[in-house]
Amino acid sequence: MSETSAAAAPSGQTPSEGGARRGAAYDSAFLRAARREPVPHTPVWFMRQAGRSLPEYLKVREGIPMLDSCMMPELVKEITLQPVRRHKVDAAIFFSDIVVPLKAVGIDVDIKPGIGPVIADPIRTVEDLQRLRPLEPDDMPYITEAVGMLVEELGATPLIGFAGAPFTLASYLVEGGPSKSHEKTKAMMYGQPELWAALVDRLADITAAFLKIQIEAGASAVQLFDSWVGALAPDDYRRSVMPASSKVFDAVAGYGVPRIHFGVGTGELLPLMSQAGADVVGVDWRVPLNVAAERVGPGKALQGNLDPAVLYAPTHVVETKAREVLHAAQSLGGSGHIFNLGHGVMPSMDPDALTRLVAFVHEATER
Ligand code: 1CP
Repeated sequence: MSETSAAAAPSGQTPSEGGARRGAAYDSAFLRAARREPVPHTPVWFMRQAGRSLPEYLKVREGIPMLDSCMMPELVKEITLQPVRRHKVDAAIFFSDIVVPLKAVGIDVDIKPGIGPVIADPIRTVEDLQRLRPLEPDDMPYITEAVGMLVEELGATPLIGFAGAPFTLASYLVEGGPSKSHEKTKAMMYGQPELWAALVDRLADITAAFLKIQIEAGASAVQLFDSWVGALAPDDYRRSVMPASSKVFDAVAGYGVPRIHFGVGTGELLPLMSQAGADVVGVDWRVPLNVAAERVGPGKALQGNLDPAVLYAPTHVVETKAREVLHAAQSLGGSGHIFNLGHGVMPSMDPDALTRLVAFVHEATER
């Protein structure tokens, strides 16, 4: 694939400004690995690399509510760049949250410190569903502005855009907040299948629109976070979730930017999540990458998968465990591996341990 085709907009659309901006990162180790091309070293980034583990984040966020901060482009730029400067990771992830597009379409959602997203009026009936209108590009000028500024500043370092997948977003909307068992969500999925299908279909459109806004503004890759989908059995995933997730992937396929698909506890779902349509499959720490490669099938890159809790152990243990991840990734044949944790950075993690881990992976894999 040439640089021009990767930067092009889908057929029938005029090439976006974002396409031209994104060109600078085309040959980065991260994008080469996502395309399964030879790399100078295994690229590394961390889910939740921006945020509460960094003192410089806590300082700039002081007194500013989480969702307000997501609408302040200068602040978003600064927070997104902080882990890139500090850890020398191979990619930046846009600082935002999966519920930002829900807020943009008028859902009354807040992110409460120590809890997470809380929805004032959960969506549980056909009437409630009417409140979930489509997301228009003009709803999020602050996203377009922040992505544009970031891509200029990042140059050859790629920016990953992201969104929440329909199931994970539905879980927050139906439960009204974070949930371990997702019982109200599953009750709708099993008991009101038509309402459920309509809900995840609307969410697929909102999610696709959110990803398009970020790609059009210059994001080099996108990650669909289906963090809580591991709560489902494969048959239920196939029937009730996969069509909506596939709709999202199909909607952005034409841009030629790598699409990453990630969830936690998804060992049994990896074949289906791969089929749902992704170029890179994110794997949590429960499945070794060589086993994940078989489940995911040929033609896909893998991202992962050091247990985040390992970072609390002494440095030599972190390095041994990181080496095990790199060894398991050798089954991919020398490329197609993006090193990451099996889930996000935790707020109490020592940032220096993360910086050391990036340097270790780079040195251990230098070609
Ligand atoms: O005040 C604060 O600092 C609030 C903490 C916080 C942060 C830093 C929240 C609340 N969201 C974020 C930013 C965020 N959220 C990012 C960008 C930072 C980065 O990755 O470097 C991203 C990618 C997300 C995505 C996100 N939000 C996910 C998917 C990723 C994952 O960890 O699985 C999910 C599930 C959310 C919901 C959410 N938002 C915030 C919290 C604490 C949660 C989880 C709540 C729960 O347990 O259900």
